[in-house]
Amino acid sequence: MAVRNPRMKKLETNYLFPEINLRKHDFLSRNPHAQLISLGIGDTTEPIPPYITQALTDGASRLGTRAGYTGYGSEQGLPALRKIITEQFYPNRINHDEVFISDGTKCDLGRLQALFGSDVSIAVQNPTYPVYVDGSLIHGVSNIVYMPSNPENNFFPDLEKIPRTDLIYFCSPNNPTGAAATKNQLEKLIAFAKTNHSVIIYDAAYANYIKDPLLPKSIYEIEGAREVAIELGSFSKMAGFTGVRLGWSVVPDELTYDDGFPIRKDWGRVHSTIFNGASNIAQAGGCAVLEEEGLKEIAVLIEYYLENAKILRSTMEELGYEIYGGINAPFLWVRFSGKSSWHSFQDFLDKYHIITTPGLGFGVEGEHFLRLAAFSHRENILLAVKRLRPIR
Ligand code: PL4
Repeated sequence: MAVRNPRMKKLETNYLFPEINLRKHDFLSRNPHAQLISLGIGDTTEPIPPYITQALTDGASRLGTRAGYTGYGSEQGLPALRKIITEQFYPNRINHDEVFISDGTKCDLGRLQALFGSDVSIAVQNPTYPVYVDGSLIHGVSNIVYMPSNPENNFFPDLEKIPRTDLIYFCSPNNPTGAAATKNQLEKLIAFAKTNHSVIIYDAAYANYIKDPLLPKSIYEIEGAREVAIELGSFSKMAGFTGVRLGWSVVPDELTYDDGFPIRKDWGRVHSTIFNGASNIAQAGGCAVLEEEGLKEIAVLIEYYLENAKILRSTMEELGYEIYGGINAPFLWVRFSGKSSWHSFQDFLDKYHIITTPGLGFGVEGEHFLRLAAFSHRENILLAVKRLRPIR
């Protein structure tokens, strides 16, 4: 028999979201007629709009013809898609050779760690998307620094108190807190990374939810970012592609290891060795997302989820909850002082039949919080706020 990889033993028994599912099923076995509302997992629910759906359909249909059939594509992704990504998101900042198309940000996060090995030290915000830590543990990383990010420091770590690490994971707009970093904060982060010769892995999966024109949507809007940052983007929450699977990474030419070797070259090698390119159908859909018609459609979709967030936020504020996020992000971060987050999770489930995500699942700084995701259908959001109102 093969020996179990000892690194697997370092993980919590269950990843956060399957654990929530277990608790949901336990609740339903006791309350089989309950109509549960999910404000838990950050998964989109609205259909993909028609122009984009048509491009996906056409992409599939082409495969049924001799003239249109394509097999394996470039591991780096369709040049047309890489080009339109640079034009839409990084005009004059990034070259399309620096963009790598993938099957999603989560998958990129897993593969990226192959570049740095297990001896690397990492820093993560606390609370944070659990994949940065769990993925690192699977790769054998043991040197992990947690950077407290809470209402008291405006969700931006006090960098003076943070020791140097090789990598810094940073997510903005943030999952779970919904905080979007300001230009000034990103300038500080970049200066910190430069001083310490650290590489920032900047997860911008929710960048399209930023509505405030003063907030940067990409780290490359900040001077000096090309020398220190890898950015990850996703079609998941931007276009309802959570099941289609499509994302990208940006690795600028100037970004090197400490021996001066370009990280981009190794990233190309990893892409072509342990990844075989994103689905050609998904990439056809991705091109449509970023064309004029597609951009109009996704703007409506994003507005819909942001309006959900606004409804939740305003009602809960009115009811006296302490709320953060939900303005430039699809997540609300709600504080329940003095109460454990799993306790609050169970309360919401038992009293209101609403599924949330307990803050502790994102790190110890999340202990007295719940995360509420705004990705439900509008009728469920309205029903949720109705249930939260005390009966008079
Ligand atoms: C549940 C900060 C959701 N099973 O779809 P992807 O791979 O392009 O993006 C995944 C992703 C990347 N970065 C951030 C994210 O928040 C997510 C998705 N997170 C959530 O509720 O926190 C879905 C989680 C899914 C998972 O574990 O990713």
